[in-house]
Amino acid sequence: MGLFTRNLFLKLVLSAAMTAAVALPASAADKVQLRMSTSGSETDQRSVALATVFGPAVSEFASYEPSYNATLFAQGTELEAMARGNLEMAIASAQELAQFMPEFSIFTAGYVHQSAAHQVAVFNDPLMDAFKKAAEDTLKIKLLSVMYLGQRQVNLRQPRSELDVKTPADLKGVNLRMPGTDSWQFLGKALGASPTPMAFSEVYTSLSTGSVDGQDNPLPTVVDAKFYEVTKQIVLTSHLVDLNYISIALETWNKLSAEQQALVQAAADEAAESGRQAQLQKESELVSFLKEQGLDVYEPDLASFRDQVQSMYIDSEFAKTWPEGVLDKINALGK
Ligand code: KDO
Repeated sequence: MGLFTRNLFLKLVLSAAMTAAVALPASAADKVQLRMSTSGSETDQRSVALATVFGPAVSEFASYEPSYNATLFAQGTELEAMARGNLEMAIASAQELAQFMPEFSIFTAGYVHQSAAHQVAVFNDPLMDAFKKAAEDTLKIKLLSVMYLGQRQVNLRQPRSELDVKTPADLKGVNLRMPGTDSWQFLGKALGASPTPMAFSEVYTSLSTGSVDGQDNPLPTVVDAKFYEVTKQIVLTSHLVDLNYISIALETWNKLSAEQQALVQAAADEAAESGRQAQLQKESELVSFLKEQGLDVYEPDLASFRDQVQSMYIDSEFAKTWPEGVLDKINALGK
């Protein structure tokens, strides 16, 4: 081999080796597709956290593809879509999970979770292992991390001057929209109201036309979904410190390498924490914002709501599905 040819050959071999050595990001076609469907909006803090924290953190090997406002799958159908292989990720609710695994209703019961930090402590406690395993065995989904949706409050069309809510008795006959699953309807009844099942996407119109008297959601949602434009009061019942679980289809999870799984888990935890801090910050600011918008915002007789809601759950069919001792462990983590 002539000197010239030999040098050229060595250069070609060297450049090929260097190219191979640089782990080039997978091309879009090679990336793992992570479609996520939520009935939440693009500006909801959970959506923002997933898009700005989770997506970029896994972008070397995965393509995070969110769909908002239930445009890909209707609210409450995400878990089945994942089971059918048509969706890789969701921010699942305990209420939806409880439709398939009744024991999850313990996380839907009013006044059980006491704070965002309590939710994290519970999710990371060994008590959660059986719940996570049930989700994997029953629905073939992995619960990655717990997201803070916020403290749910009662939000009504009528001003306080027309309907002053002190105790659950004051909500008697109020047509309160609740999400569609059984555990949500039960929570509406436990509050003293007459619950109406309705998808999140229909709530604004129903409030504006008066086909419902009110709805319940955390303050960040009341503002993000602009429910304050069509309601006149917020009763700070804080009846459910609500959550969602960042979930991934087990089939997708199992395709990932151990390193990629660790990156996905870390990215989910980081996104959950980012969203949690954003929601908490908003909750600290929005009472004054909503009062500036002309809404009455006030605390009812909280003890009367807590007593009624807790006693209704303890005596309910839901409580019979709760694994022995778990409620005590949850309460102990909240002290
Ligand atoms: C709602 O429909 O009121 C609800 O808050 C229920 C939650 O479980 C969750 O589905 C949420 O909507 C959506 O993420 C929209 O914020």
